[in-house]
Amino acid sequence: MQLDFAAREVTLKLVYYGPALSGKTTNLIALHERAGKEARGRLMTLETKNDRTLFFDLLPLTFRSQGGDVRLRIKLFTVPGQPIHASTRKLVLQGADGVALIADSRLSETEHNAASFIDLRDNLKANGTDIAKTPLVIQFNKRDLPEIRSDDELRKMASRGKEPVFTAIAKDGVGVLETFLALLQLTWSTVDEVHGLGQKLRVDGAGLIADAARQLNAPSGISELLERRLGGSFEALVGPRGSVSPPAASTTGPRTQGGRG
Ligand SMILES: Nc1nc2c(ncn2[C@@H]2O[C@H](COP(=O)(O)OP(=O)(O)OP(=O)(O)O)[C@@H](O)[C@H]2O)c(=O)[nH]1
Ligand SMILES: [Mg+2]
Repeated sequence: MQLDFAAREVTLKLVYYGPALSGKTTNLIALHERAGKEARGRLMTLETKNDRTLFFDLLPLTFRSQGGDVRLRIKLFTVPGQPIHASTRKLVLQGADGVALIADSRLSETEHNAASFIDLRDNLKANGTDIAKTPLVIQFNKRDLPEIRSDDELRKMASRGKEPVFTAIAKDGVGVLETFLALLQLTWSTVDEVHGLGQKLRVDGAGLIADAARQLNAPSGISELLERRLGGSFEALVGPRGSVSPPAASTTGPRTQGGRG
């Protein structure tokens, strides 16, 4: 998080993590297409011809509060999912304020999802961050394909954890806004809890996220979009300002088992 008090500007770093070919780059492309001219920056991608990200993608987004006084800038990154890019993932993850895990819904990908979750947890730890205190949203993508994990199964899994879980067909732009706005909401509330951003800037966080949704041309209101989750909550992940409270037992359980993906 960066706060430029004079410019009334907050910058958050968000990272889309997940196994190879799960649809991380596709999510960014869909967001870029949706975003209004004022909000979207240049999408930078570096891929081979097989849709494989070589280094990372970056989509800069800028949202203005109503009245235009506060600017919320987002640096949205993807990591390259292929196993050989392990060190790049660790690097891209540094300083992330929030993470979305983009999982592939197909039964055949279950192990890859789980391995990616463990890789994420280990890389956060290596960077000195605890996954239980990292704003995390999970997307199950590719719902259009056959032989996928059922909605019921995902709902059951979601009910065991704290992380908001969404389904998506990123290639058709379905579930993309929900995932992004959920991550933004959870990240803002966590960063706000620690740094008192809203109070310092005299800006209402909920209003700011609603403004972001409008600038992404969301077809419905923010609460309706966030309600589409299969489970999880948007509670900030830390206690009152500065004092980090121990994570609830229910979050450490499934999270450390790597059973999310
Ligand atoms: N059927 C289907 N295909 C999808 C969906 N989302 C993405 N894809 C396809 O999956 C392939 C991989 O998508 P990418 O977005 O490049 O995957 P990635 O996660 O960025 O992959 P890496 O960069 O290698 O980590 C592409 O051919 C996409 O068109 C979806 O919802 N359904
Ligand atoms: Mg990619």
